Amino acid sequence: RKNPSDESNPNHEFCEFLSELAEYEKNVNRNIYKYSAYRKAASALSSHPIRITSGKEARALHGVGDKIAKKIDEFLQTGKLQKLENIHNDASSVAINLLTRVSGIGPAKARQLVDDGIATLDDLKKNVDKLNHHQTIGLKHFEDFERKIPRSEIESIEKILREEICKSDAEYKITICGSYRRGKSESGDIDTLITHPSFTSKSSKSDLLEGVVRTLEKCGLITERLSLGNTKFMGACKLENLPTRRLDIRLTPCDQYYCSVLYFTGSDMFNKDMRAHALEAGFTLNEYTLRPVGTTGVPGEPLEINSEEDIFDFIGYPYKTPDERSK
Ligand code: DCP
Ligand code: MG
Ligand code: MN
Repeated sequence: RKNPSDESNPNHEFCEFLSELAEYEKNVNRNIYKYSAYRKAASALSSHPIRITSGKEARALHGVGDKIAKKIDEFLQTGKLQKLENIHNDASSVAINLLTRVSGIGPAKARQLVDDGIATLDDLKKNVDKLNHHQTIGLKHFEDFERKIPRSEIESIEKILREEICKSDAEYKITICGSYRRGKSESGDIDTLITHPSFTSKSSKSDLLEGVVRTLEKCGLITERLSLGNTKFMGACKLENLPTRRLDIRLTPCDQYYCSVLYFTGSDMFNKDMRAHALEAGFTLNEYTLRPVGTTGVPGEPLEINSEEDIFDFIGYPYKTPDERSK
């Protein structure tokens, strides 16, 4: 689960409760604004090198406001947070938070299930008729999908992906993105981006991805499908005797490759920051293109991008290597 800090971080206790509050706002209240505010504060504290000793000190960091500063004071003075205690004592909040940990179950579905009296994974197992295919597979691999994937295992999977996909067609270009590309020692899933010179944004719909998925099923790497579209596959893969792992594959037009790599490398917070910078500089950036925004507010034609650096250059943002994008 999303946790921006490890125990070596001097402020990890604050990060922990802020992350928990963030999850609560997203899953239970469905308040994305508060979710973002807590995540931003947790991120600010996680990159602060010395332990904070007062709310006032925290308040000086970018992304920490008065309300969060007050919570830090409360935590420092009492060793706990009344708001979190209350959440832990509220059965339906606890149940919603649990159910949203199943892949495919979002906050709205979780709320529905809880309203139907389903509060535990055992309850869920008795009610699979209420789940779609994705959610059913998510429940089946609940424990495995929560296990972190060591970097070395992703390296092995990357090798197989390359070999098998290139055996079918050597012109595929394959990049594992996500936290792996940011250099993390373990990841939540495997985010694979592929592109092919025959597929451009001007091409019509492509069936390349389905072929890739079949190839990977045949060789035994892919063991589950969650969903498959023309450009996006969600599923699972497995190496012998190891847990089942979440695998995402995206097929991107080759002329949009660098915007996609940038997006899919993340982190999600870094992407938010970078998009905000782009807007301030008069551009709109998404996972497909970078476009100038005219004075009328209408985006122009996509700019030609030949590297990730190009995107940073256009918006006047100092280049960050993938391992500097984890904030
Ligand atoms: N992404 C995003 N906004 C989201 C979700 C994802 O910008 N709401 C982008 C940035 C992420 C990337 O997609 O880095 C991959 O998404 P993941 O959820 O797989 O996140 P990570 O790979 O960064 O972390 P984890 O190790 O938990 O998979
Ligand atoms: Mg990932
Ligand atoms: Mn992913």
